Order: sequence, then structure tokens, then C-alpha cells
Amino acid sequence: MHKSALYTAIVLSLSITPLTALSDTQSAMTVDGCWIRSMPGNTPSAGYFGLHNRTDQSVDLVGVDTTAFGSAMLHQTQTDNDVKKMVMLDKVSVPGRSTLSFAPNGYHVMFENAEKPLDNDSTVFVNFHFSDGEKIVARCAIKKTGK
Ligand SMILES: [Cu+2]
Repeated sequence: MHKSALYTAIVLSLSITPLTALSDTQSAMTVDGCWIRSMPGNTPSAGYFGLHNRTDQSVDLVGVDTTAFGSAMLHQTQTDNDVKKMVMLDKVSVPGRSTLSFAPNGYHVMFENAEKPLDNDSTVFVNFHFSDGEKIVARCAIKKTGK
């Protein structure tokens, strides 16, 4: 590949990154595809995303916060004798060189007490805190479904 073409390819990939993760692209962790289910009134809303760990060591997601919601907790939906329940977690580990999906019926972030009603198709900024001290700011879309 010609040098300038390679340079263009790098610039293009960098310019796409800020849509999902605003942090340094060389960071250990990346957050992508973040969306939060839009709910009527002040009903708690679940947030979903993918976490990718570029390092060889396991890194934990230890907390999430945003000015858009009064609280944000790490949850996992578990099924116990056909009964679905949500369990609160202190942290979620992402093994080295792997991707972990937060998705419906599994890991999610429970957002509660919206500061103001959130319009469908709007976005909010969410801070993700990791055990290696890293903080990633991701833009999360408010949507009715993940599609
Ligand atoms: Cu939950």
C-alpha cells in the first residue's frame, strides 16, 4: 500500500472512533455500540454495549456514571427456576484479548432517576471506570430496541 493511502486509512479509522468512544484509541479498553433503552417516565432503563480488552491481563469494569441519570448500577439478569431476576454486581471482568457483551437477558447497566426525560434517538455521555484506573467516555444512543 502507498504511504499516503495508508495514512488516509489510519485517519479514517481514527475519525470513526469518536462516535462510540472518545478516549485515546491506544487505551487498554474500548466501549462500543452503547445504547440505552428508552422508557416512559422515570422507569429504570437498561444500557447495553460491548467491552473490548486489548491487553493480555483481565480488566474489570468497576463502575459507570453519567450526568443524565442519578444512578447507574452493574446488573446481571439471571434465570433461577424459570424466574428471571436481576443481581447487582460490584464489577464485571473482561478477560485479556477478549470482548464481553452487555446485552438483553445478561449483563447490563441499570440507569435510574433520569435528570430529564430522554428523547428517542438522542445521545448521552457515559463514563466507564476500569480497575486499571482508566476512564472511557462513550456516547450512548437512546433507543427503543438494539436494532
Ligand atoms: Cu437491571
